Amino acid sequence: MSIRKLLSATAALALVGSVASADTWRYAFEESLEEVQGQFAQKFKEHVEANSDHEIQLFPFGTLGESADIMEQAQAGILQFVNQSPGFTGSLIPEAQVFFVPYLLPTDQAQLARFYRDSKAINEDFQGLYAEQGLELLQMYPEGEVAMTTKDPVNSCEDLNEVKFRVMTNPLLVESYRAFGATPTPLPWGEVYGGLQTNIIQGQENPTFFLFSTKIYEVTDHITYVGHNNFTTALMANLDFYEGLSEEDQAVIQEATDVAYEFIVDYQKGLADSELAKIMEAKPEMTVTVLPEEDRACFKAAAEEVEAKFIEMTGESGAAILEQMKADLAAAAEG
Ligand code: 6CS
Repeated sequence: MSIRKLLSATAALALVGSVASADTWRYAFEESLEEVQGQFAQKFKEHVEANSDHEIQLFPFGTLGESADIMEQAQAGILQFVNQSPGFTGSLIPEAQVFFVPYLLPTDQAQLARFYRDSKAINEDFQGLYAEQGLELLQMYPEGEVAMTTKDPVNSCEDLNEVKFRVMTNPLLVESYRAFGATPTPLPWGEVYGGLQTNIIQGQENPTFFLFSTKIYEVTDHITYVGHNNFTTALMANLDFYEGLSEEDQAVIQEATDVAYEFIVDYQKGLADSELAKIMEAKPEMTVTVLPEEDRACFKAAAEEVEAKFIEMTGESGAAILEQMKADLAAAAEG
C-alpha cells in the first residue's frame, strides 16, 4: 500500500471509528446521496434498519476518498459495504472488464433489468471471482445508457481523432476508446470537471443523469449517444464480515439488496429524459445527437477488436464469462 493510500485509509479509520458503534455497518459509494448509487444505498439502509438492530452509516463520494480508496477500505474491513463500478474494478478482477465490450449490453431498460436480476454470469460466476478478492458480490445494477460529452461535435470515429477522452481507470475501456480513434486518458472521477475546464481532456462518457447532477454540461458542449454501452455498477460486502454474520443478518442483507434493486430499476424509468430536459433548460445551446445506425459502423467495428482484446487479457476464464453473458442476455431479450 502506498503512503498516500495508507494515510487515506488511516484517516478513514479515524473518521469512521469516531462515529460508529459495533452495531453500525459502514457503506461507501461513488456518488452523492441524490444520485442513483445514493438512492440505492438509502433504500438498502432503510430496509436493514427497519428489519434488524443494525444501523447503516452512509459515506457518499468524496467523504472517504475516490473509488480506488473505498475499495481498499472495504477489502481491509474498515468498511462493511462498498459500491464500486466495474469501471474501477477492472485491474482487481480482469473479467469485470467484460462490461466494456462495446455493444454487448443492450440499452433497453426492461431487458437490462431482467438481465442483472437473473444472469448466471453475474449471480454465480462473478460471485466466485469477487470472493477471490475478499468480496461478497451482492448486486450488480444498471445506471443508464452512456453518452459521450465533448467540446467538439462527434458524428464519427474520425471526430475523436486527437481528442483526449477521459475514461475510468479500466484497461479495456482504454482499449475501447483507442479503437474508437480517441486518445484515452484514464482518471479518477474527482479530476474530470477540472480536467475539462482546463482543457487537459476534451471529452468523457457517463449516463445522462450524471451529466446533469455533476454539471459536466457546463464544461462540454455536445452530447452524443452511439448506443455502445450501459453503465454497470455493483454493491459488495467485505467477505469475512459477511461470512461471519448470522443467517438472519445475511437474510436481511439479501432482502435489502432485492428491495433496493427493484426500487432503483423503477426509479430510473424516464430518468434520462427528465435529466436531459434539465440540461437543455440550463444550457439551451448544448447539442444532442443520437447517432443514426449508418453512422455507428466504425464504433461497431471497433467492438470486435475490443472483444478480442478482452479475451487476450483474460484467457479462458474471460471467454467463459463472455459466453455466459451472451447466453444470459439472449434469455433476457426474450422477456
Ligand atoms: O465516471 C465515473 O467515474 C463515475 N460515473 C458514475 C455514473 N458513477 C460514479 C463513477 O465514479
